[in-house]
Amino acid sequence: MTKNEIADVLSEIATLLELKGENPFKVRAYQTGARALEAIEEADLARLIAQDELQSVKGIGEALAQKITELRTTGKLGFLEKLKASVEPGLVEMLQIPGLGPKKIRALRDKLGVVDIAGLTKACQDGRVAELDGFGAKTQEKILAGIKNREAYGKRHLWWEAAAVAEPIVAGLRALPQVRRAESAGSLRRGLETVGDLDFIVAATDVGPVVDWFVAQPGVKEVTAKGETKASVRFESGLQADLRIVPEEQFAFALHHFTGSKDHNVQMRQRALARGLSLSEWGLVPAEGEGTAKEKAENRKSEKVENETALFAALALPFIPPELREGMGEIEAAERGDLPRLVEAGDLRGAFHNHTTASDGGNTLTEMVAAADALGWAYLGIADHSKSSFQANGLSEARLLRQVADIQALNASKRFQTHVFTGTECDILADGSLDFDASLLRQLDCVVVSVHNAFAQDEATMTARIVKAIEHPCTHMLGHLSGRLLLRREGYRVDVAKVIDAAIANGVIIELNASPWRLDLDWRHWRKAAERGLLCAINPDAHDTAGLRHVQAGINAARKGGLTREQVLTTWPLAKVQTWLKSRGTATKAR
Ligand code: DGT
Ligand code: CA
Ligand code: CA
Ligand code: ZN
Repeated sequence: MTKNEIADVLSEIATLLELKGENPFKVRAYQTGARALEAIEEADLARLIAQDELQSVKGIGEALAQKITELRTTGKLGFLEKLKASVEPGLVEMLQIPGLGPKKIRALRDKLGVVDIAGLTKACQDGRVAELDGFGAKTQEKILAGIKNREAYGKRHLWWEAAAVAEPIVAGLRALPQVRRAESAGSLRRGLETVGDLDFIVAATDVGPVVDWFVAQPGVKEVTAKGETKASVRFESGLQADLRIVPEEQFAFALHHFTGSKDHNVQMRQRALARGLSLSEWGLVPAEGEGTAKEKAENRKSEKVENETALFAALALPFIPPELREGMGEIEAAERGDLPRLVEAGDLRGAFHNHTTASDGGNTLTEMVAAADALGWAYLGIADHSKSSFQANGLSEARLLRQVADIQALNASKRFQTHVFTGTECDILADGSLDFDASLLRQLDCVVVSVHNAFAQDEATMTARIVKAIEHPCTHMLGHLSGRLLLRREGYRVDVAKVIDAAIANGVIIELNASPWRLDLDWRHWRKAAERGLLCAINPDAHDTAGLRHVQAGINAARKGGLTREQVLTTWPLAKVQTWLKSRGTATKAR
């Protein structure tokens, strides 16, 4: 296990102990241990364990040292397994409801006998929760709303998590001797931020073994359908997946059909009809005459298409990338020869808005830079939280200045190829002023400004607040514009159009926050805004080294938003980025 995984286990133990009502000192010991672990380097952890010196780290005592060693060497912990077995799983699930922490959950269990979400719903509906000490009618209402949200969203899954399930399945399918071609289709292939279910399309010479292999995948909890050329399964996470096997000559048609979207398909079929053709998942055939699309495709000679490029060509169109297939004008744009040349993952040369252990990150500055270096990035922008974000261990002026010195020393050392930009994720305070003085902000390479509190402001107040922050002469980028957390929390009320106008007018970047939970500013706004001159930065908002890879989710969103490489600052070479940062906005205005 890596040190961050071990730290997560320690945090989990703390939560479970809290749910059990254990001694607060014991709970705190695990929380402190988790944080202490995060703050040291991976290599140091290996050395400390090898030399049996873990206890020399402040915050790690004997009991913790032993557990950390066990986790590191075996990847397991008997203590945790026992602890898990002693806590009702429904209680852990209740933690997902906003506003419910371990203390409240324990009160619900002890005083009302509530041990799962179903029981909690009932208790709220009966008004019993409102009567509890420390709850009240407002809290009860909030809990009920949280449960409803969870149900509504629970049916969908983050693209990032769905992709992690899909990738090994596609690789496994391709490795089967009977399989000629295999692809993910559906919303996953279109790069949509959330995914309802997975869709796999396979061309195979023999179907039986492929279906059998599919339903036997690790993590499959239930086989919901199993036919000769089709199967559906449900994984433990609740995610479902459909497999469809087709003859190879139908593959491109099936892949296109099941990639969707439905709206795109409808428009493509209309286009085919206008040319006297019938397009379906089975083929492309003359439209006139009797019979269903399937019968026609079977009885007449379908147009032969090797791949989707040929399919589009058969309807006199260039290839339309899956990300654009939302039925939002992409076919008309393709017809006009107006499809943008979409930005690609390989175009990225760096990223801004990254956290370290100085605030609430899980890896040190050096580890983050080493990881960016391993990715081949030319630059990495650090932006830890500012002082008002005390819940995220925001930096004081003095701590920030020390970090700046550390970064300058790291750059001077030439230890890594990656150039490090100093910076901050500076809180936009409730009145729109910034958390640090201009005299300090001026010393930083890149100032990201974000809203982290007072979410309840009305739309006009919130909009004015953000616009004021954009107008601040030291601001380079606006972080996660709406504050949404996908499947968990709506964004705050804000007039997005006005914020975009202000950013363009002031030459400020709006980031495309690439965290799979955010993807904010939403892709639906990007095309129009970028055409009007808004510059984008794909920023992972990484809280650990693994988080840097989230830029891939940002690339999906950028492509859905029709962005080209030129419109994304983080594809630019280092020198051009440096020039832009120094003369914020003039580069944008000049274009
Ligand atoms: P999801 O799973 O809800 O995130 O969204 P999709 O787009 O993956 O939808 P899904 O899994 O229901 O179906 C996959 C694709 O199959 C869909 O994007 C388009 C095609 N499809 C499914 N049902 C229909 C339909 O009734 N009409 C048309 N034209 N296409 C359909
Ligand atoms: Ca799907
Ligand atoms: Ca499906
Ligand atoms: Zn933030």
